[in-house]
Amino acid sequence: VEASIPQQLREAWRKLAACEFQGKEQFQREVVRHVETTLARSMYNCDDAAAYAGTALALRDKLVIGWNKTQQNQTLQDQKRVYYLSLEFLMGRALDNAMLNTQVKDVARDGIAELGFRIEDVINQEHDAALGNGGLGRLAACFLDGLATLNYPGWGYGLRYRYGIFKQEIVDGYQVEVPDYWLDFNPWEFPRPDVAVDVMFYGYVKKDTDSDGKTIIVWEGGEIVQAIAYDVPVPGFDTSTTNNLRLWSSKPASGEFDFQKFNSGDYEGSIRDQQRAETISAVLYPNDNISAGKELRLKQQYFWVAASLHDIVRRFKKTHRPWSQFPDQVAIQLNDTHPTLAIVELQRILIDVEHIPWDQAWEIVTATFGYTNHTVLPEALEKWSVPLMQHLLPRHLQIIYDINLFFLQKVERMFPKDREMLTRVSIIEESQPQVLRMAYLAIIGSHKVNGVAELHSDLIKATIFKDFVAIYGPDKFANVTNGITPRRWLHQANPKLSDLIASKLGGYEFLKELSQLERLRPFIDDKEFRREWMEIKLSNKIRLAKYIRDTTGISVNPHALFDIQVKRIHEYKRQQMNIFGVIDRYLNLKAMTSEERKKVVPRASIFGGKAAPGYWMAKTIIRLINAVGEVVNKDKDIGDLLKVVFIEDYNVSKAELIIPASDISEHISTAGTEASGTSNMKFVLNGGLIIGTCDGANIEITREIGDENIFLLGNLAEDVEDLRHRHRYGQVEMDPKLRAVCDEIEKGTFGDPSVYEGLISSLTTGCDYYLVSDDFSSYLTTQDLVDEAYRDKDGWATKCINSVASMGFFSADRCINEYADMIWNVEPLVPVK
Ligand code: CR6
Repeated sequence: VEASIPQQLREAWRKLAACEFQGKEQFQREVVRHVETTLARSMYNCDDAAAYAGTALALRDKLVIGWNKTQQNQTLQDQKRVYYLSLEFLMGRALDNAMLNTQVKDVARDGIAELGFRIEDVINQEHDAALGNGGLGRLAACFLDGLATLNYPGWGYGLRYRYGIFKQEIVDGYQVEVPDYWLDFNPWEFPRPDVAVDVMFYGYVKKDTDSDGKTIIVWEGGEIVQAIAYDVPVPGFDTSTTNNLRLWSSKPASGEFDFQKFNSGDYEGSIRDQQRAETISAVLYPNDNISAGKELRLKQQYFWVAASLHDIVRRFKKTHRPWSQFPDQVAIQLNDTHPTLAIVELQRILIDVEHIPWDQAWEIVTATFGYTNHTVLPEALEKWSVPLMQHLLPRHLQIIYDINLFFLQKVERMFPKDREMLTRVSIIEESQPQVLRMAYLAIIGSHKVNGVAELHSDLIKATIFKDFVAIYGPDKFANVTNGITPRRWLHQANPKLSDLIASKLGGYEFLKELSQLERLRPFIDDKEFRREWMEIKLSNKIRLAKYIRDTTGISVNPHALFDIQVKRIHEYKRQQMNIFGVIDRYLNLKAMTSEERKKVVPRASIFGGKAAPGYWMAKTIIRLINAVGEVVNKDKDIGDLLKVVFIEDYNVSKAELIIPASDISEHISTAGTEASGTSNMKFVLNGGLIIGTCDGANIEITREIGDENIFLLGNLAEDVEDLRHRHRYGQVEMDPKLRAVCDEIEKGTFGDPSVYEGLISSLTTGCDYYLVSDDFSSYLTTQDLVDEAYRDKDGWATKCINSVASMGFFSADRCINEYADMIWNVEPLVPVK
């Protein structure tokens, strides 16, 4: 408030207020100004990179003006806000999205063309913001887009990693990780050196008395690291609302940088301390669905949570409301258990700093938080060692003990005869060493817990959280099926399809109200429409084929059936089943006469995805895919009938290129293992079909689009436990076709077979935990059905168009409205003009 301009001067300010550029000429002026002043370049020295920088800075000026207005409006309106806490925001590129959401892309395209550049080349200069691993991080990014588009006052809070997810290179068929330093030039963030929070680690807890003689608890003597805010504007589509994503960066707290050491000549020592602080936000942990339990990761979690809560509490305190109203002003969503310490931190602030009695504080805490679970995989459920927590956050551990004590007392009163219940639901697992079950803490500290697709939400209630349903009742548990933003995943990734749809529906309203896609149905028999539709698909396939040729040298026929599986490499996602199927196809082709081969539908099997650097089995799968490609792609007998491609370094911008080009995409996880999946939705929205298991959101996609439009295969989730049991007791014969595939690998057809020993033994002595053998024959026969259906070009087009018309449900906007109604209780704000 002290920093605000006095009343009598404000009129002068208003007159001088920065304005958004209007029209082509003003846009060009801004671009040239930035190239010449901000970048200190000129027309004699302006390459694509400089043109990108100039364009991005022009757009950023536009965004920040909208951002300022939105933030002022949100402060003024003083309504409840939602804060989405996520360790990952997989934003991808910002420029194209900013132009499309603010609806200036046409102006920019023309303007930049007159200055000598193609907008596509300019867009391609941008480095992806890759602060996430996979679906969870991209979901957070889609949610930010939905929140802004629907005018909700909603902020994201995350970490500003210096290194995002590593860049993947393929060397001799193996994945090699290269660091992703992405901050060389990032016009999309605003450093806020004035928004700094001190965060403490380690130290000790002692009892003290305050001035009134009351006992208080003090946590002190620890090491302090400073969190600096970096703000990223998030523009909504066709609205002036521009929300904020606040990312924290770590640096040594003022005074902590050791000048003593520095002055006494220990320059290295002093730098080391500085680096130790900066290490906290240095790198994203590259694990998807795996928790490694490293101290630095826990430090990241607390650092981010403490800074974010401090910020949220500070904002609340400015309104001078009583604490009891905190949950009426603030909703905090925990994206998985990564931010669970926020529950403990808020309780600590309320009892230790604000001196609110425990019960009152706890009521505020639980009314504030919601927790989203994203997995049932045991290796992904976070458990922190108690000794580590004791060392790093001693006061928080005490509070967790108290939360647990009060909770267990309640459970004991409810189930007085069930002693085992207490062991089962305790936050503390009695292992060596003891560990904290973060998901349990998240449930206990939240008012709502949700899964991310119907099957998944049912499964968590029936399995991992069953006892908690008995304790809290079923109403605490909900489902919000994931969704995707149609702005990025249709309009931006597939502009031609978006334009065709708009031409039929009379405008782009469907991008805000995706269920309007239903109105495509009357055009299903329109010959010209179908022709244009399939032509767009072909042009997207040509675009991808060109990219594949340019980057790998492999030529794929754009008329082949493009069969795509792009996602993180994980045994549960079963890329191994896909590549085994490819080998089976190859063996069949080899055994055919040339007459028989003429009837075959040519196919391009396209893979992409990163393996966690420490995930040896996933890396072996990548190696096998590349080895199979080497053999098959060189085989003159086979020619165009089968091509196998591994696209290096799958990321958001590559997804935008790949997804619109698919005929069929694979979502073939072992039933019950994929919580939702979101790329399945992206593929169908882009006019591709799915081959998939009855898992995650595939089930709801089937319900929406009809089972005649999806190729389902494999065992059901309800049978998985039984099948695994039978494998453990050696009661399952390996599928004969799978046996033949394994034999071929073991013969050395795809290079040194010892490389694949582990992969093959996982199916045999390893008891085939992911049930590849059980689903293999169903997978192969379903792939045959895919070929069959693809032969009928007209029937295929009908399936694709009908499917797209039914995809309204999977908009991220629908999810955001569900969260807002059911969990956050927040309302949209009228945006400012
Ligand atoms: N790995 C699920 O596995 C889901 C996303 C987003 C995942 C995936 O099925 O679509 O979350 N889970 O809800 C975790 O990250 C823990 C994922 O992306």
